Amino acid sequence: MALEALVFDVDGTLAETERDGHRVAFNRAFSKVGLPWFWGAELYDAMLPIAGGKERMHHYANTYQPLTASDPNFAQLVTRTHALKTEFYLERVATGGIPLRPGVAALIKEARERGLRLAIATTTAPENAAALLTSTLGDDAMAWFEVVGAGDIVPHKKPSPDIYQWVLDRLSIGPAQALACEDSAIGLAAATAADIPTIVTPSNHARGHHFDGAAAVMDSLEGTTVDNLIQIHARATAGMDAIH
Ligand code: XBP
Ligand code: MG
Repeated sequence: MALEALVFDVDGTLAETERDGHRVAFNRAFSKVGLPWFWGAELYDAMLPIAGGKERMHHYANTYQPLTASDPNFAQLVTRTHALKTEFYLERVATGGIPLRPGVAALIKEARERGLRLAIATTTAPENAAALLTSTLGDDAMAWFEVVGAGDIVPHKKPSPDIYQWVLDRLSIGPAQALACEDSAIGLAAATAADIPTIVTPSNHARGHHFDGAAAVMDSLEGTTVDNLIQIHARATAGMDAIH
């Protein structure tokens, strides 16, 4: 089965957005709405397996702030706080504060030139993904991605395969025609649960994760070419044929 499309995760894979982007924006939003919460780097890393900002806030409150979580207006507060957090995150990205990880831009550009189809499968809000891509790759960058699966468009976030299945449906391809690029254990779990061969470039908060089942694990995409990916994909799909 030939490789037809690359499906990129965003946070952690394209850029190290979490600790210095999302985390900082959450803390600014907490203080703006008067919530006496502060998410330090270690606590934040431990909460990253809960995908989605609103889901992460609910998880944190249920675990550490049960009184706040039991307030009947808490869900509304989460929605309001998360909207502010998105504003702060966008501000940060717009100032060019978050660069792409090494090799990402070169690989995306080569993939376009070689006619590979490109897509996004992320848990973060669509405006966050668009802001990162346009601030780093240029104003027309969103047009490079045929399908953008992001945020609340599917009911269950990673590690559920929903977002990857949604993207495959819209690309009208089977999982073995795609290669996913992820940075974390939950991202890998989501893509492989959708049967997509997956390469992992662990982000700085995912260094200790286990990546069993990955088609390849690499420090970064620096120096990785489309030919490398075609080889990895061919090996992985040959393995899949042998298993199924
Ligand atoms: C990473 C996430 C996101 C961000 C926050 O998603 O888990 O939840 O931390 O984004 P991915 P929102 O690696 O799939 O890109 O606050 O917009 O939900
Ligand atoms: Mg990620």
